[in-house]
Amino acid sequence: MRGSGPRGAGRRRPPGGGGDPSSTPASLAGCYSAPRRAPLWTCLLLCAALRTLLASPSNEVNLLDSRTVMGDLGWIAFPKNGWEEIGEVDENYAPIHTYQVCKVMEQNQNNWLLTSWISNEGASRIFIELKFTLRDCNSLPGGLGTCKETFNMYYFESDDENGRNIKENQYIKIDTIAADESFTELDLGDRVMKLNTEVRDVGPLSKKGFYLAFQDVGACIALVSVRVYYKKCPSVVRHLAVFPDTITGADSSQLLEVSGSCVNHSVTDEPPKMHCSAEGEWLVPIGKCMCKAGYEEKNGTCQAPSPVTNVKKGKIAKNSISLSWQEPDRPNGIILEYEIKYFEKDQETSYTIIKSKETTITAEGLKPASVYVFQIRARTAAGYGVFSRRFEFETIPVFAASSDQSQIPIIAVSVTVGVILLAVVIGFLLSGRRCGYSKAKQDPEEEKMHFHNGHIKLPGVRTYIDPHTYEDPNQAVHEFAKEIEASCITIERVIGAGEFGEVCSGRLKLPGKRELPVAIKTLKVGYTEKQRRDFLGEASIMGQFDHPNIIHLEGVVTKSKPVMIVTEYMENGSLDTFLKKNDGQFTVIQLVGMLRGIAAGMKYLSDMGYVHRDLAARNILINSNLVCKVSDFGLSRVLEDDPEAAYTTRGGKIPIRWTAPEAIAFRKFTSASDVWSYGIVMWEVVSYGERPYWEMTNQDVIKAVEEGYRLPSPMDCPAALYQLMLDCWQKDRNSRPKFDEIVSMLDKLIRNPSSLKTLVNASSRVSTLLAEHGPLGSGAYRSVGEWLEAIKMGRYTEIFMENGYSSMDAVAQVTLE
Ligand code: ACK
Repeated sequence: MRGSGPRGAGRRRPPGGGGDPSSTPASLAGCYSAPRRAPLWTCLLLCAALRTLLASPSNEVNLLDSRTVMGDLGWIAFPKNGWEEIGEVDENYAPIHTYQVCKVMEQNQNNWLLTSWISNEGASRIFIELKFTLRDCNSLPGGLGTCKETFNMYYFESDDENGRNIKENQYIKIDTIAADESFTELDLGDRVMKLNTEVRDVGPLSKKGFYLAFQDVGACIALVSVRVYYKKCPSVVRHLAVFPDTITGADSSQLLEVSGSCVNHSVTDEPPKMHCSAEGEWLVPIGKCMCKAGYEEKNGTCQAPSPVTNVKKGKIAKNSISLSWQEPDRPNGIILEYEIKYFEKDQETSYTIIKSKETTITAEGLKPASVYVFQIRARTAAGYGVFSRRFEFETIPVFAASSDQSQIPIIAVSVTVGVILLAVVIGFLLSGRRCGYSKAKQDPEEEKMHFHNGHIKLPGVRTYIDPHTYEDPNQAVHEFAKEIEASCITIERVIGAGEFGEVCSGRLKLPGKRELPVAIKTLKVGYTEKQRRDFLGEASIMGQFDHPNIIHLEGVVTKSKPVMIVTEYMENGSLDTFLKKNDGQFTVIQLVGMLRGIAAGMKYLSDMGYVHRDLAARNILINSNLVCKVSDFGLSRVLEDDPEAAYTTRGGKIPIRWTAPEAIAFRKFTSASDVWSYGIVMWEVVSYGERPYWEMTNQDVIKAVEEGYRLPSPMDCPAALYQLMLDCWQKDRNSRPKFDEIVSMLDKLIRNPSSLKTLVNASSRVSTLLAEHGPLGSGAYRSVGEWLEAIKMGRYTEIFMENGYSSMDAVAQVTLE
């Protein structure tokens, strides 16, 4: 059976290819003409095509590829004169396993070809890719009566190789395989080989392996290759989390939730997750890891500035110690400042921290003749490195000369200085504000914080600080936003108009960091001081947040003009416009992924104690990975800049359609009113950017909502999502779900996509209208159309008519059920 030698470069005409096709069955296809020797030209044509196709995509794992098996495939044909293997080898003397059968002239063919046992390697859904050629029956004179143009593929599951001798009827049919392209005698003459590729999948598999079988019932086929594979989501590092190779689920619509593990030196509160789709793609990333303090993110890993090593003492007096040191050997970025921690030896629970941009400090207010322990660490943009080892230095006794012999101690002066220092420290502690987080500036270059047994909160405790609490708003900006030099920013184009000036896209290149695409909000010239304050107020708020679903502030430009706010760039812009542009283009899971992201961002904001007040799809930005981020954090949350905001009778400006009734009526803005708005955002997303309450006037919306009317379900909306919307729109704000509950609920839906298959149907959409607007039987309206128009639901007229509710009497008979 084995080959006729390596294929040479020369081409010959197919033996028998141009002859009488009906002479022998085997000669019909030309390439099948020699029962024991496949013609050279066949292989030249086929193999050239095959070789280019050999590389499989990285998310496919081959269980069998007949093209790469070097030895005998071990396949069995019965009857023996049915399928036969063409003995051929390629230019590397590797066998090419091609099976052919061509019994087109004989009645009742039933030729089986069985593969050897194939382990599924734990996959529960496998794919079979067949490459074959098939002869066109119409091109066979006299063969038409018996010739077939299809063959059948079967499988049989078994845990081991013992299942081979089963009966034909125990095989389960996968499919009947037909050719997209069959070939004729003419093609043979032109040496055109029409290779078909068909892929079928099988699952769920429950045993360790399976056999495949190919049944021919009278076609002229050459089975050129069989590739069996499963799909996996290949291991990736996303947001500093490693997600392992994951075999896809058994169901074609199943998403597997996979937890990532943080790369070395990174941490997270909640382990990041992704979802592995049946197609082997990673979808809906949730959460992220962050480099530990002192470590910097580089190419998906974390490295830190190396510790400060060379600490030297300078002037030592009875109450002070001066130190100097050198920059760490490996700063791994630009060193922004040093943190110096010191405490009296054996009194570690009461320590002081000094921050300095210089490589020298003087620790003051120390006790005479006492040993102090010092540790220093450097901070880059990525955070702090680890502390240096401990360095111990001792202050001099009260009556001793200072270490540099230049100071004569005078008791009175020392006492006075001590008293003043004490007063300063007490004053400093008493003036502490903002959740106990106390921070006093010594001079612009050096800050000092005191900690005692944890009584003063560490800066890691995150609560939103209203920039209004700062007497000087500039101080708030610089507390929370990094100052960027204008020369680091390249403005590329204007992408929109904001309340305070143009919004541009551009690039930010900070020294030692890679260039980033950014969005730049500018403050137009001729601004008033209030406008500048309000404009920068957004940065003071945004700068306090750090969450993957909150727009990230890169920094501000305040030292030159124009004043700018620089944020991460979101390629797809605002969510409402993006959805309108891509109407109907996303899967439900993708939409839920967007909603999940928004809910996670809102959970973070509500945990921080921040109430957004203007949550709407227009204030959500979406990037190229379809990650949604909450944006628009105006300082004056009276929404001056929102075109949707309208003045209420009480004078406040409120985006009526998005706002909870209690917030409209008596300005009760809480996270619960944000939840109401979130329900409206859900509705906007599922209806691809439709305007809530369409063209109803604001007054009508207020009235309708007050009377209990709620937006009907968008078209094709999963019932579970609509129920969640209705929950968000509960009149009693305490009955609305909290953002953490919304996130968990959406996570559940993502984990179990079949729960999204039940849609709200047209009749229940209509029943919502009826429940809320039932002037039925009142005779107030002459037609269904008029009634629907009156309640701004004219768009449903057609549905009513289609379902036979053409008169008000008929409508009056409709029950909720
Ligand atoms: O819908 P858009 O393209 O997205 O138009 C508006 C415009 O600027 C005015 O706000 C766009 N925009 C705002 N911030 C960003 C950002 N961070 N990334 C990309 N586009 C942004 C917004």
